[in-house]
Amino acid sequence: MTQPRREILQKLTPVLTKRWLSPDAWKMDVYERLDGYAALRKALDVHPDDLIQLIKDSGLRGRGGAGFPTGLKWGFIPQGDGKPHYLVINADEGEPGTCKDLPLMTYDPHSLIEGAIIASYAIRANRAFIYIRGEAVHAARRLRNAVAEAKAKGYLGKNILGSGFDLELVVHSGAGAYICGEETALLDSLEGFRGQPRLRPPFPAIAGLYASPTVVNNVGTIASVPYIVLGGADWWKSMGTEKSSGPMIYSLSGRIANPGQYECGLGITLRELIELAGGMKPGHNLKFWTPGGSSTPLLTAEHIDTAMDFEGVAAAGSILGTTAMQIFSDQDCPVYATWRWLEFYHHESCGKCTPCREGNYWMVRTYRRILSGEGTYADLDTLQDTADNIFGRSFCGLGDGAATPVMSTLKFFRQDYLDYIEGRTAPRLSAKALVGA
Ligand code: L3W
Ligand code: SF4
Repeated sequence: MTQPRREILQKLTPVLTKRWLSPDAWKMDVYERLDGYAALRKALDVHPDDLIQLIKDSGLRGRGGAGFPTGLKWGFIPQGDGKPHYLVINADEGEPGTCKDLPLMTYDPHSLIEGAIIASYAIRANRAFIYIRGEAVHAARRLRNAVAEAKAKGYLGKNILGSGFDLELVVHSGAGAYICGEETALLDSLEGFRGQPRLRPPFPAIAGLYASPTVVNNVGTIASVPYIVLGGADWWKSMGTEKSSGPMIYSLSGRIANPGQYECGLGITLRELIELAGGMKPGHNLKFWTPGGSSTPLLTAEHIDTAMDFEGVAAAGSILGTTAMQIFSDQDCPVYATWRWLEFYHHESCGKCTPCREGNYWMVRTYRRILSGEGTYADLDTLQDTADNIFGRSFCGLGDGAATPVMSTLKFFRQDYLDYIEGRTAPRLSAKALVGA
């Protein structure tokens, strides 16, 4: 492992991660000693509209993948409409490679709860939900304990800190379906229905949970709020770039010396992040990588100097997504990796629309054929055609996400496919993979 240079180490900006290494930071007394709930006290003295303006001024953009401006979303909630308003926190982190929300909720659950109270106060919601993925049992337990602690301290419940503001916060565990990370499927699931995406518009801000105005925000987005309230919009904007402000938690996995979470200002490059992570694993050279999970177009070694902000990644032809950077080397096969992802998407497809339900089924079959040494040149055309007919024609983002690695690897690594078809690469799957395919 190579030691990062001093100037690279200075790129680390621990804000949301700053308490992660403090012993017992998930407990109320430790959290309070480390500035906890100071932002809430400050926020409750501010008019809700001014809080929304503060978040707008900070330039905070959603940390769940799409990067939608948070203050703008909060501002969409109609006021004086007589309907209840809801805050729903999307903690269903399921995008392959993504691991930023789970450690945050495990090591610093109160920061999310504090952000949830401030955000609910700003949008005038008296009920908030954290929808956490079913498998995250430990993090859910931590969150529930933290909610109980916050209630006991008067930070949740009736008349919070004497402000007259009431909030109930419910931690709801999903049942482990990837599609429930899509905001409208999440809302259906929360209402007790099978989780399937709804048609948008109307967006949740107008008709969300129980058809009422609802803000759906990612864990990282809401956990950023207390820091902005305490530090101010200018301080937040001093990190990141002009259009992508603030720090971001990048999760690095794969062929690097030190996988994990690295919090840096938006705009850091992949080259710098790899150096922070101690370099590539010995004997491995970068071949391809995902900027934001497997649903975002793959990039290659040529893109190592891509600035990891919304605009920089878009300029390189991809999407910042969840900043889940899976790093693959010259010892990894892009065809095999794509097959593994597709098996996942095929399994997780909710079946509502034909392109995704049928297309993924056919693509999985085709990959199994190629990887068993039975592929033909026509299979490559079939894959391209199927992916083209899924992308942009599916009901929700899962379809686009599934087609994306297929399209990227056909574009950048066609030779790797031909090597299977022409017999230069030994089959990775046995003929058994074709049975029932
Ligand atoms: C009111 C309008 N609200 C948009 C809201 C909308 C949503 C947000 C972003 O997909 C991305 C996807 C994946 N009035 C509005 C409006 N909104 N127009 O803004 O909306 P949208 O449609 O741009 O994106 P999305 O449907 O939320 C999310 C990418 O994330 N992704 C992430 C996957 C997985 C995770 C995870 O595991 N944590 O996030 C990966 O790349 O590709 O582009 O709230 O309501 N006119
Ligand atoms: Fe369901 Fe896939 Fe269609 Fe989304 S794209 S609605 S997951 S079938």
